[in-house]
Amino acid sequence: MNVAATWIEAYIGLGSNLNDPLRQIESAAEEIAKLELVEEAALSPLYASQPVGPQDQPDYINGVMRIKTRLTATDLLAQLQQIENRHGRIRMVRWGARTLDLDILLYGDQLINLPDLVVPHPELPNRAFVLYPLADLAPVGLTIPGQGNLASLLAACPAIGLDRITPV
Ligand code: A4P
Ligand code: MG
Repeated sequence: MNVAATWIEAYIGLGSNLNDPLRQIESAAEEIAKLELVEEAALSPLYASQPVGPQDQPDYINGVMRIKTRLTATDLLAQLQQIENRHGRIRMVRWGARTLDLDILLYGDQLINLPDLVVPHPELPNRAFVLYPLADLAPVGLTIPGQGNLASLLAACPAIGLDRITPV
């Protein structure tokens, strides 16, 4: 494992729609907070919403975590995938039902375009279930590299059908 040169502020999207989604998200958040080279983890309020993509699947619960990390982006992805696997994640249908999906939304101010890792997450501007919990944790002046600032992304993506399920 490589150690990043400095502590990086990163944001992770958490989503689940199978097998007690609330518990999946809360336990995944605890596991992320306990990772080596991860500090100051904070979990946003959680939100319920209807599935984006195939509709023949249960509603989702989503949240966002902010962490400080010295894991490189690639090592962070590998750690998140191990947590997904421990939660019984089986990859089948694109955008289909899953026990746990962990996506790197932002990694500092870096633009990453590797075959298996694209950051900022390209779907971020289109997804209220990511933007609103992100805004609960991040300043609205936050710049999303290549996508604009968070305030303008929020203005363009109304929170229709998004229900906050835990208190701030
Ligand atoms: N990958 C590339 N960039 C990243 C990144 N920034 N973070 C690669 C994480 N992974 C990244 O992901 C496939 C590959 O993406 C990984 O192997 C990794 O190398 P996956 O999770 O195995 O597959 P997927 O489910 O087909 O794609 P993805 O992107 O996770 O799905 P989405 O886009 O997140 O969609 N509706 C609601 N309401 N809430 C949801 O959370 N989620 C989805 C899943 C659909 N509809 C939803 C929700
Ligand atoms: Mg994913």
